[in-house]
Amino acid sequence: MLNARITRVDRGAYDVLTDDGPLRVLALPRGEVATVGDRVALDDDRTRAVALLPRTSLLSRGVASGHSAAQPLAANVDAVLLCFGLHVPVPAPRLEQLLVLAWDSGAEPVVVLTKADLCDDLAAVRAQVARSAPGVVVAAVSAATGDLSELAAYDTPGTTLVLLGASGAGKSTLVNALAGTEAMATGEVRATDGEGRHTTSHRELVVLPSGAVVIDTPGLREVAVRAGEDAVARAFPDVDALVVQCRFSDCGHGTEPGCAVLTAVHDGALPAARLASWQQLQREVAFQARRTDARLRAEERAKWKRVSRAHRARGGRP
Ligand SMILES: Nc1nc2c(ncn2[C@@H]2O[C@H](COP(=O)(O)OP(=O)(O)OP(=O)(O)O)[C@@H](O)[C@H]2O)c(=O)[nH]1
Ligand SMILES: [Mg+2]
Ligand SMILES: [Zn+2]
Repeated sequence: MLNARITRVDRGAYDVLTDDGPLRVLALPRGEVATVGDRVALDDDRTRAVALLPRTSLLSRGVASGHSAAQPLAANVDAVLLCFGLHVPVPAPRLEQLLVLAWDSGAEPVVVLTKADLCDDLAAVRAQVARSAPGVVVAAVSAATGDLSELAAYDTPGTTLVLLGASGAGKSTLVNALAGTEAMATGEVRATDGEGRHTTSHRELVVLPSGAVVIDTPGLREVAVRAGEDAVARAFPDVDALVVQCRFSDCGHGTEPGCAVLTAVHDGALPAARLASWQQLQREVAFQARRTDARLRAEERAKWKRVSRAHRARGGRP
């Protein structure tokens, strides 16, 4: 059986890469959700995907409304590159939110500051970003000057990267600079606010000359964070270390005496905005978990209804 890696997902079909080159095949049967970067087994005539192979990591997000399921964005990735264009200030809350998603995927998060050629105080931006991303590699690059050296450690054979960030951050331009060809279309940003025009509309996996692969994604609009509590803790190791020092183990970090978190804010060691971000993400993760629980309970009820109907149909008692 031939194994293949999905480079693009369309309605009912995948573009895949195999050892024998690219193919277009029919998607897995309904119910199995594969995404870009997934590995699948093909049938003997290589016309359809028949099995989803186990994943090493999965980047996904919650969907904002109407749905409680997660949307898988990229599978089997080694590093999640969170891209911020330096044509606008780096929004700390968005960075903190994306870090939670990235940590939850099982891959390594990396902050990529793109358009470094537009920034005249890179050291200051790095310092600001480091406070929002403790322990995370921060790489500054410029596709305009061609300086991608700070990403060299990730552009290695067998490595899978995924780019995440706002429209106009320069993700597709970075893919092209890494690839050395115009693999992806790019678009101008609005002069008024630096927003992109959502040029990329599909997720797509591109093979780089080094043997690394990179997954380009459409610019993120709204993001719902669906992640484990441990992902929040990994994104906020500084807050996590304070929480255990609070006098009360169930401290709400509001008005309690002996709260180490509030003391750190008061002393200027922890920015109030970062605490607010952490509290917001804690709430969001808990909310999404409750929605998932509610959905699982509903599915469970529906299943037992089917089972007992089938049981009655066979003449058994309800
Ligand atoms: N000065 C400068 N401009 C850049 C650089 N990289 C990208 N840009 C510009 O930023 C704009 C947006 O680039 P894209 O690569 O299309 O951005 P994107 O993140 O793919 O946007 P979406 O596909 O809409 O999500 C384009 O006008 C690029 O020329 C850079 O290193 N320096
Ligand atoms: Mg793009
Ligand atoms: Zn506290």
